Amino acid sequence: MLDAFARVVAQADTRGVYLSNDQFDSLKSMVAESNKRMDVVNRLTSNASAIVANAARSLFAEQPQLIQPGGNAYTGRRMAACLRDMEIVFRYVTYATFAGDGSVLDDRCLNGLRETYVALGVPGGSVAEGINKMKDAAITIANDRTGITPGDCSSLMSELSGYFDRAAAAVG
Ligand code: PEB
Repeated sequence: MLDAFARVVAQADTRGVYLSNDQFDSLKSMVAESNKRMDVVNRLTSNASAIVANAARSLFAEQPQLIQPGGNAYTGRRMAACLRDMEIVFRYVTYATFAGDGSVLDDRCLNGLRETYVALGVPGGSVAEGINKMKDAAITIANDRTGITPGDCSSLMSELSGYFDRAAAAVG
């Protein structure tokens, strides 16, 4: 599990070289912009349960077979497991955003997840759709400019989208 700084150190160490000016520049700008990153993580964390619940509700409205008898979210136990899984993925996306690096998401959440779902008979495509719904809600909340000094959050938003995309691609 790495953050943006540890990632750069690991890359330089692999090659046995000193840190480069390009690496300094990109980390410098990350630090300079870090209030935005913390705000995004704070907004997502504070809205996590609503984001997860709304995404699940919308997924079940579009794919009602999941909550019908025999469906993968039928009975309270499976429904609870499904909401929990979505919450876990969302939580790791917030960690990756905080760290500025996706390895925590890859190593601790996505690694082996596809195989787990295949073994359980949980439809990965449906999980991926749930993740996409969380992504749309997360971007809307993270990118909301009302009541704040609007800045350029485009690269942060594409980084955030990328973590959700990575999660969806890992299971879908
Ligand atoms: C991954 N999910 C489930 C299990 C595991 C995970 C390991 C089996 C054990 C259990 O039931 O608790 N656990 C989860 C995860 C990490 C982890 C992400 C990362 C660290 O440790 N059912 C649906 C939807 C989808 C879903 C499509 C979007 O209809 C999920 C939610 N996951 C689902 C269901 C089960 C499950 C388990 C229904 C229970 C399957 C079963 O027992 O039949």
